[in-house]
Amino acid sequence: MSLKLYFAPGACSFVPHSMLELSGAAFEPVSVKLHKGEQRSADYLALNPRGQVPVLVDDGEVVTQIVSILLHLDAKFPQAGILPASGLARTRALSTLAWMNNTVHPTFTHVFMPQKFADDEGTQKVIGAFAANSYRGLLGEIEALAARASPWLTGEKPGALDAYALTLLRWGGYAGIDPTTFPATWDLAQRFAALPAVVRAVERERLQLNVYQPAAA
Ligand SMILES: N[C@@H](CCC(=O)N[C@@H](CS)C(=O)NCC(=O)O)C(=O)O
Repeated sequence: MSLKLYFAPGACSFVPHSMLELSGAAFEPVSVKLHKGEQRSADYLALNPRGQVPVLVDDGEVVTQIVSILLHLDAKFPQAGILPASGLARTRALSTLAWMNNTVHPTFTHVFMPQKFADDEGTQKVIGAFAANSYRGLLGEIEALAARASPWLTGEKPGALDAYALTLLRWGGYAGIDPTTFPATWDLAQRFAALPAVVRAVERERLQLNVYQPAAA
């Protein structure tokens, strides 16, 4: 069995990256430098024509899209607790995972990469500012979930939702949002990042949890 994960430091690929570490599986991490445009190289586009991370390669089979990669890993490593095993708990976790991936994540893309949504700089600024405000509201929804975590978002075991919550909260720093203003999510993110298995992913990505910088007075 060979597993390879293409990830970019600080990107959404942290979610499957940390899950692979939690599973204890042997895998080869391959870093893709998005700021250098490596995702648009011919070799990478041959792997994923959409030019995005994450990509999982399992015995030569390419799997893209976070939700699909997580389901694939969950089926392979059921003991890892990536998602609840069954029943309504699993259904609800998938519902939150889908929402994080199809709503919260793309809202941040509008903040971080407004050039994907408009040509002229003025419109990009308006899109970025509007999306940052929406993003704050969405982090508020995650905060309500984190406030009920016991102790993790899906119960007793840390899993994919905790990794995604950490990633989304951390990104908020780049949108001018102080992560400590969401105390339950901030606490969850710190606890998750401190898990010995997750520390390996955090160190490999050289992840700084709080990237928020207050505007100069
Ligand atoms: N829907 C995709 C989203 C993946 C995505 O947005 N990846 C970003 C990093 S967080 C990326 O690779 N961006 C590079 C680019 O757009 O050039 C998934 O779930 O995998």
